[in-house]
Amino acid sequence: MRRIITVSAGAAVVAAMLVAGATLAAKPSTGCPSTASEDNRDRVYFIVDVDEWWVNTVDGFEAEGIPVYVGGGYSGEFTAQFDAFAADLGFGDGAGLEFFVKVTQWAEIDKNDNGLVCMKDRPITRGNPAYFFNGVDDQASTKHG
Ligand SMILES: [Ca+2]
Repeated sequence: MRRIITVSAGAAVVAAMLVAGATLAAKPSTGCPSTASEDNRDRVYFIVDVDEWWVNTVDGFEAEGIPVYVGGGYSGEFTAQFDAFAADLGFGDGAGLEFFVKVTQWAEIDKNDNGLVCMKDRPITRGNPAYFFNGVDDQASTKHG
């Protein structure tokens, strides 16, 4: 299990970004872990690329009442609310948080560097907001967390 919001060192971020572009077609996906039985049937792992990972995370921020982009959608310009939210978490601004989600965190989860990971919604509770997800690599043998 890996939460979206953790703080990470900056040096590893740059190296991860350099690797990401070159390895997108490295290995075929071996699929996502099945989510059996007692877990809620509505919450199953689904495979995503980094853009889908970000889109789902943005949806989670907005579900928590934090508008991410000026004008809605994906205008590329972060709202003052999102910049402030990200700053409060120690990411400097919205761009810093986006970088963390799409590069730093992504690299931690995409162990086989094929540009795909498995994502799962979590039950939304107090202390577990809609922008937290479970993430594991798309290899059943490399469960994360
Ligand atoms: Ca992967």
